[in-house]
Amino acid sequence: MFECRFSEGLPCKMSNAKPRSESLFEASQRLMPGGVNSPVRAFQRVGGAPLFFRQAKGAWVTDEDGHQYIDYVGSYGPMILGHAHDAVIDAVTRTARNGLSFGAPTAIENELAELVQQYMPSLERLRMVSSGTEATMSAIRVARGYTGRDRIVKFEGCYHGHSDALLVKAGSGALTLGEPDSLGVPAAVAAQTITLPYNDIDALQTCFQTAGSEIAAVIIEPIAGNMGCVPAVAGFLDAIREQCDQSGSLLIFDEVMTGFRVARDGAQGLYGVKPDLTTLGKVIGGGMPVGAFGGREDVMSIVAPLGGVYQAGTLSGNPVAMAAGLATLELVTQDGFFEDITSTTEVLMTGFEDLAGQAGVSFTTNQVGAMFGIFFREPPTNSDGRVTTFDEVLAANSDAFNTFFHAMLKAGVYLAPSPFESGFVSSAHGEKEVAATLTAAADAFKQVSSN
Ligand code: KE4
Repeated sequence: MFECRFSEGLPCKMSNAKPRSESLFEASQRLMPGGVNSPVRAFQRVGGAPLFFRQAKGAWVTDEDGHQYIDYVGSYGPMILGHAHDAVIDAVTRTARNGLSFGAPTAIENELAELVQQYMPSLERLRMVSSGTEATMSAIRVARGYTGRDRIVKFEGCYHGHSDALLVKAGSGALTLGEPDSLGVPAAVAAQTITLPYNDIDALQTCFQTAGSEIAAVIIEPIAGNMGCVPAVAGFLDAIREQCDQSGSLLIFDEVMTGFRVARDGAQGLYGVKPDLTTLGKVIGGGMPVGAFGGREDVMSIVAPLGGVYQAGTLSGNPVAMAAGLATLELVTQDGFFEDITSTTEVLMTGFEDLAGQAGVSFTTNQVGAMFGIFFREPPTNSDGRVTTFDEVLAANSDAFNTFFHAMLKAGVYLAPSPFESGFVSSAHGEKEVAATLTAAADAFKQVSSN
């Protein structure tokens, strides 16, 4: 059997048998659309067959052919402790032995909700769901129910899951596949969604001058992670807060990606802007299907069974999923945790930028906490000197990204297979992993410059 020992610093020699990932992909395409259960996994943007993973531990994943990779996808955010953390696996197995699902309240739902509230007190009341999509879809319905208004505002390049109202000029997989406006979304639904340029205060103010009284809510990724990583510029979130206050609209922070990823009190803690509603997911499930929405008690008081906004879920608050999330947050919220993984991410970004410069490659990065974005383009000439708009993202060289992606993959480093995704560092990424990543990147940037 092929033996890969990259984790010991030895190069992977590809065996000459047909890779199992390829065989599995041929089979999966006869089972699932595009052979995947989520589009971004299909490698359509970067080309080639997707890898099928068999196992993962810490910062490393192993594919079906035994090749090991340093993983910067982390399941698109949840695996902030690294894969298969002992404390999380123990909590899951211990809880599962007491039963998988009851369709009745359990104490552990209280425990996870209390821990979330402790660090994100704007969630005065919250409800668990099973995905980020459910969380944002429910939050939009609550905002519409509370205000009696239909129109919502989102921002180009932001992705909030695949509910109809939010699949308009969306990011992530929708952008990756070049379908930011999905088929199947009724025109009447899409017409209620206003899409504005991210980080554009003038466009925001103009929109509210003309339609403010009709707007139920603004939903935003306070640090966009679905067009690469693009943080809100200073003053932008404050401006949205002000416009919402003036017009009686609600402000929804979609922190599915940033919650317990950029800081233990989320992006709302970093920016000091309090939303009316927040959506969460990913890290709060620790790798299991968990989302949540919540916010002001008066707003959440209209959610069934208290009020007239219906929302429900068979597996909402599933005890095994709660156990994974609780074990994860107990470790993530410890003092020093975010300082450490933020520092590791800074070393990686600085290393990337230095190596790209040495290779003469146009390249720049964005980073907040332990999430980052890489862009094959010169740093923009805006006041931040960083990528801050969707247009600046689109101006990056996607061919260069693809060359870099495949060179890194071949060298044993797994990045997201799209320039419109963010990268994630975990507490399991240590000096060895960062050094090996930068060694691979030195050669990958040279391949980009030679193309
Ligand atoms: P899920 O329904 O995929 O759990 O969450 C939807 C969602 C909502 N809000 C934000 C800010 C998100 O980033 C997401 C999902 N993120 C993508 C990755 N960019 C999930 C990966 C995928 O679609 O396979």
